Amino acid sequence: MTGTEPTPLAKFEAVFPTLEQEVLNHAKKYKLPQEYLEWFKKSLEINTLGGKCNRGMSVPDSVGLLLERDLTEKEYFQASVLGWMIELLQAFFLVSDDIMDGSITRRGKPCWYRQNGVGMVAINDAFMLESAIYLLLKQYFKDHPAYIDMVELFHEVTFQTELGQLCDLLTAPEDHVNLDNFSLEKYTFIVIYKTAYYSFYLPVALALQFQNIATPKNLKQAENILIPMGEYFQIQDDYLDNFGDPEHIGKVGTDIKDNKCSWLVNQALKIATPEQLQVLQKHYGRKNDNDEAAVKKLYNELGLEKIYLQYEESRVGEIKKMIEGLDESEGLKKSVFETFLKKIYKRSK
Ligand code: GPP
Ligand code: MG
Ligand code: MG
Ligand code: MG
Repeated sequence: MTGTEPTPLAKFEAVFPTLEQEVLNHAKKYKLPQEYLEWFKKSLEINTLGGKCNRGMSVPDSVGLLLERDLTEKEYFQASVLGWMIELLQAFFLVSDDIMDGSITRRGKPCWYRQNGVGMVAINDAFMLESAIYLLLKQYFKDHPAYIDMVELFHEVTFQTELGQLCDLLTAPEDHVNLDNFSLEKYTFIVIYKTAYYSFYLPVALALQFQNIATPKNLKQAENILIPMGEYFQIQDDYLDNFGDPEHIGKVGTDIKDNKCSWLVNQALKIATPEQLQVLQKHYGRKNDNDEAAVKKLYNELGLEKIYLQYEESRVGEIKKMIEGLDESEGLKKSVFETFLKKIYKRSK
């Protein structure tokens, strides 16, 4: 054989065109006029492609680690189909989340709802991205013994994410700022539900179901490690919202202007002096650059970057201990969790 091996991402991305065609063919069956078919194709591509695909690639990766061998072509393809369904779920969430958060950019481009001629059509586009999950699931897994469990898992995880998003939005009213509304308890609820289930638990649960070895016990064991890992991941997202480089992360942070119950504001509330609390009270959650700059300055004065870095080390230490203590007798492998953790440790995007 000549030539170089494709990167894991390129290999995973090579599966997408087949799935896209499958979804478009389904729309064609209803004789959707050509120009609207092209709209759907564009929405599928712009909203699903261009990310890191960490969630999606975790399905074939986890299946390989659980089996402790390389996957056959067919196994790789099928596990990647499940992975792409997570990416479609994520696309559905991100298109919607950017509207709700009033965000400007995503993956280095204007958010879908802000692109030319899109606007609120993006809401329907988001629904169609979600529908594509179930079209593909039926197309490829109808005869799989865990088919209905997979359908139920996607539905349950979607509901969990919506619960998290609900609390994220309701703790961040646009018209009045009330810092008493924030707490670390609420924060933990928000991030576990809005992020950890779909980003961390879902890929591994699907890998177990794909191999038809999921049991209530190993699903629970996976959840016990993956939920804290997902919580850590969202804390990184909140940290990067303020301290990350927008060019590098591909999005402009909106948490301060959006009055979000973010990890950073909760840390600030824990350590601020009464004077600093007044600054926060005066400038947090206001939709203009000057107020935002005042909060950013306060975050620097409070040394939140250092507090985050200390937190990261101690949290990662705890997660490593949990992985170390994993009982592998129900089919799980420590390597599944170690690989996941390695992908996100000290991430800068
Ligand atoms: C990330 O929050 C959470 C989601 C993308 C889940 C959205 C859920 C819905 C039901 C729509 P975030 O707003 O901090 O993400 P980002 O920083 O990427 O905008
Ligand atoms: Mg957002
Ligand atoms: Mg959001
Ligand atoms: Mg964020």
